[in-house]
Amino acid sequence: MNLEIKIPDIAENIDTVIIANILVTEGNDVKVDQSLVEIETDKATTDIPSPFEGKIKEILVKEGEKVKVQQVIMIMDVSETSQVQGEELEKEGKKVNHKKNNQDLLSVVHDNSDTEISSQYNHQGDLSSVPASPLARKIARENSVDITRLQGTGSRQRVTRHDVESHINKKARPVEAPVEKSGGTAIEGENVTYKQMSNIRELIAKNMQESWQTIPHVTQFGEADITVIEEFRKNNMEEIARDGGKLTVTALLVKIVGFALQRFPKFNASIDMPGSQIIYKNYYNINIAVDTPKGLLVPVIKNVDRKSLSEISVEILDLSNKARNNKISLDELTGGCFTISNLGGIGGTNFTPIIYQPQVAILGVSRAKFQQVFIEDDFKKRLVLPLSLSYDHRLIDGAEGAAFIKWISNALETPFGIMK
Ligand code: CAO
Repeated sequence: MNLEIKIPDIAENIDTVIIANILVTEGNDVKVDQSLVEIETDKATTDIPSPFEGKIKEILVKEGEKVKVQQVIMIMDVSETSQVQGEELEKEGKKVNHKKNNQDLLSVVHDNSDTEISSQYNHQGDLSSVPASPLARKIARENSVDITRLQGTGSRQRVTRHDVESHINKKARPVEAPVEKSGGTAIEGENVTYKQMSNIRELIAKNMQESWQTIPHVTQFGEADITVIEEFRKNNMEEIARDGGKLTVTALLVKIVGFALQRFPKFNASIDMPGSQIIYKNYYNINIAVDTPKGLLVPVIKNVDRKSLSEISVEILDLSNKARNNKISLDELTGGCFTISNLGGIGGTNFTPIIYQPQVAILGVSRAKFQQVFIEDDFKKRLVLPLSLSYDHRLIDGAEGAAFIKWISNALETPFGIMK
């Protein structure tokens, strides 16, 4: 029996992926969960594992090729080596949910019929089962948009009018004319080297440019005296290490920012410009910017308000290791509400971070330094941490930005009040 391997809907806002590496060749026998291809999106690099044991009959894509979700990438023959599984599929009436592999990334289609064997991402048929506002349904109907294919950004993943309109606008966007190289062409004889951008670099570049062009950024600088909390950090490092984590400035900040987002809900929101709405999120997921050999990745610590400092420390270590070793999943990179970017481990004084869309703010952290601080008529040696908060000025006013960073500084200086 021949089965088609397709790229399914993977995550919010992803309609194209890049085939980074093809890990099998035609004629290969593969086992269940063996990686078939490595795909790249602007958010992650991840493997697609095989749902069955079988033989690769045909590979329909090339390395470096951009493919759409739902595009068929391989044909697999499972008749010889996976007879039992094949029979089960026949018995199932040709429509089953494939939940075998760790990320449910695959969608598989019976090639001799028009019936589908689909992954959980491949929603079909019953539109009423998809949570959506009546207006979103109406606009979708009028524009022949399949609402089941959209990723809702409303509460509980409800599809909003804005989701439908952005989908329509995206589809209607004209093909862009080729743009002249922004660096210009080299003057004859000039000593330069052209190097093709990696796919991930190209996607990071596009995201950064879009964020910078769409969001009116303001960066508010601040600082916090972390002498006391640094002592607390050092005193508790061993205990957290026993739990498998590393108690760092980043972990402390994730905990504190979790409290700040509850106190300042606007910083935990997104903007729906076409719908003139502010989308307040009632969950607290924080992205951490991680420097990896492939470039910047931003995994998410989910529900920080419900996690202990120890759990957060373990998770940061785990996710940053996974990001650096190409092991991060898309789920671990999506759903964030606010980002923290700590460059303090590397160096530098201050920087102005770019907001990670559709979020509205990002906290930049630079290297803490000992300084002479004038306290009670005397200079004292204190450890001072520089902070920089970039926020979306469409939603957040200057006074609110200043109040937010001030609250974080206070919490770092006297943390025990808020953590009680
Ligand atoms: N000031 C002073 N020292 C700092 C510090 C700061 N702000 N932040 C970290 N450090 C120290 C840590 O204490 C640690 O010291 P020891 O090795 O002596 O314990 C060292 O620097 C390394 O820290 P770390 O990297 O292990 O841990 P972390 O939690 O502080 O950072 C992570 C984790 C993932 C944020 C970091 O490794 C990283 O990738 N940073 C880069 C982020 C980035 O690229 N941002 C730019 C995005 S564009 O906006």
